[in-house]
Amino acid sequence: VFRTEQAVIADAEPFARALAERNAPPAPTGRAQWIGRLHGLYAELATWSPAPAEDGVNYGEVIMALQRQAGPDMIMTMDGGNFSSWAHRHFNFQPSHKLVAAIAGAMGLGVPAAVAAALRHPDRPVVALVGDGGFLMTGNELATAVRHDAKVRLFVSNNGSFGTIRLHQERRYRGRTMATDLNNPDFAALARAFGATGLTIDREADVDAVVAEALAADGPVVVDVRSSLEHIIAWTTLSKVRAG
Ligand SMILES: Cc1ncc(C[n+]2csc(CCOP(=O)(O)OP(=O)(O)O)c2C)c(N)n1
Ligand SMILES: [Mg+2]
Repeated sequence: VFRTEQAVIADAEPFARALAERNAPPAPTGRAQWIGRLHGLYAELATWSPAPAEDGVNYGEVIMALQRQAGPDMIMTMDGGNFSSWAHRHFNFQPSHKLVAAIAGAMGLGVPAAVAAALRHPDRPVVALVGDGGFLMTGNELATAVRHDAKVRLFVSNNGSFGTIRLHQERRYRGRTMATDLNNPDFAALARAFGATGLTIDREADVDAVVAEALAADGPVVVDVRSSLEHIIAWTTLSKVRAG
């Protein structure tokens, strides 16, 4: 614990501006180039390159379709897991968007947070990104969404795995994985059993059409995205990890 010597309660941006106006040292030479170089690195990493997989849909395609279609007032909620890496790296968030996610990456937040957001902002499109593991933790909140007609669009990345943990296992104990495979229900059928709309994406060619259908739907929607496990995270593949 550090004792505060001078407490200042302020918004960061106006505070930084006010500070810059008072005796701030001049910017070091080369600063503009330095900023340009860093921004170039960011821009390169954020650029999306399609990489179709043989074992399912690259979840990044769903994120890119949301980028094209969801509009500037979308509220996105996020569960914890590797599926979120595509949104973190490639979704171009604007100030008008709202992101609701747990900094510590707790699973189970995504679906209930989406229900809460849709009830609070019924006129804004509310999209939840959630893995199959996370959906199996709190997906039953769908009952509340149906009961209160909360217009949530839940995009379940169904890679048949606690993929985040599987990646740790593949990195540290190559070829020795355990307890990370999931036996999933048909999430679209499960959604219909709840009284919600259930949609499935099992080919990349269908991503745009199904995302459009989900966004246009009248009530809660679950989209079962049969996503690739080979594309286990946005920046590498299982094959590359195994090859060391
Ligand atoms: C409540 C909770 N339990 C366990 C974890 C540890 N954990 C982080 S990600 C993860 C697996 C996530 O699996 P899934 O939701 O299928 O997403 P994927 O990584 O496959 O994209 C686990 C178990 C956590 N973050 N929160
Ligand atoms: Mg998973």
